[in-house]
Amino acid sequence: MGRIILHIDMDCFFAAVEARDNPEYKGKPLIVGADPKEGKGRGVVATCSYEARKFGIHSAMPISQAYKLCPHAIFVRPNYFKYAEVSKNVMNILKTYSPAFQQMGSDEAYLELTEICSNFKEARKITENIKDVIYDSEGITCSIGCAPTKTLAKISSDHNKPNGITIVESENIKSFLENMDIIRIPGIGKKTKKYYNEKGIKVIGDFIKIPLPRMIELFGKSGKWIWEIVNGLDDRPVQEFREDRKSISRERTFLEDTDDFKLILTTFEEINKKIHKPIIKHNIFYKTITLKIRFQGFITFTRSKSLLIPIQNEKKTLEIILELYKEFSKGKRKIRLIGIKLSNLDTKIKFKQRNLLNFLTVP
Ligand code: TTP
Ligand code: MG
Repeated sequence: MGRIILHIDMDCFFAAVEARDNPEYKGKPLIVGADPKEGKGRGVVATCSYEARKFGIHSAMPISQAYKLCPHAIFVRPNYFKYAEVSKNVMNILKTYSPAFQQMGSDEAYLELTEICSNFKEARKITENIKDVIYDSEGITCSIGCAPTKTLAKISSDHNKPNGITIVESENIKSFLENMDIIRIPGIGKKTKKYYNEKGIKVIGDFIKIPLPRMIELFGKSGKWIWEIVNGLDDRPVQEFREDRKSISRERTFLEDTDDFKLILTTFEEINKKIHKPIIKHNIFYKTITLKIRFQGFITFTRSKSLLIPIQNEKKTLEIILELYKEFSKGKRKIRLIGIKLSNLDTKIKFKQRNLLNFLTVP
């Protein structure tokens, strides 16, 4: 028997909480975000109800544009403390179903049921029960995907939104994915989609047709990862952050070796942003920042800087990385890969000290 994993994602989370507390908003286009100021407002949409989505409105859209698309919508400012409270309650409910639990953001989580259910029929019952319990307790709906891997569970939870359940058993993986746009694969955004489209790959079925060695030949590490995902072979465990972890790192290989500083800088920014997600979520501080750089021909260098006191600061880390990078910026060889590693981790800093540390600038 394979694994049984759920991915739970709340429907239009902030908007759902607002509609719960203000029943007059129910069934209407509702937008949570910045003040639209009759179309002159700055800032963006945090999220919106499904009724608002029919007008083409979505998260991160400028609020002025949302106003143009639907001026008669209800516009409200976010109430983050309230959403944090609801999020905590939802996560506490989910944790009661299985110890294999992993929170992903404020409104999504994985739950592994492999040890709890013996088949997908039982898993469906639990899935329905989770939806009922969350609705009874918090008054909001969620969508749940149930599948043999984390990635498939995530794709499934998005498949039938809002308020849906999608179950994908091993024997249905291929038919489920075959005709889906490749943008549904987590990690493939608009830019990467374009890259694959230009190579004739449009639907996930186009990836499924390619054998593993060819995927690696064509797309390197990403090729291997995509091959695993689309064949239901992603074996990442469902677990919270490991306290014993020594470092958090990420690296990126360029599609083509490069010396374009603009591309290098945006890639550093992207990697830095990504590694700070778990840093913020688990409230981790770090003392050592390491730059990794690999040139054409696989010659690799690392350079580190250690601070006197631990920090948790995305901007400062980028500054240090760019400082360390200076040494290499004048070379003639093109760059194949760059990476950032944060180590000397600390999760036990006292709250008061932590607040103080956030204000300190480190030499
Ligand atoms: P999502 O789960 O991405 O979106 P959602 O829950 O609003 O809608 P869906 O039904 O499609 O899942 O994000 C969860 C919350 O995070 C969302 O309610 C608001 C917040 N958020 C932002 O503030 N800005 C953003 O750009 C995104 C994507 C989300
Ligand atoms: Mg959501």
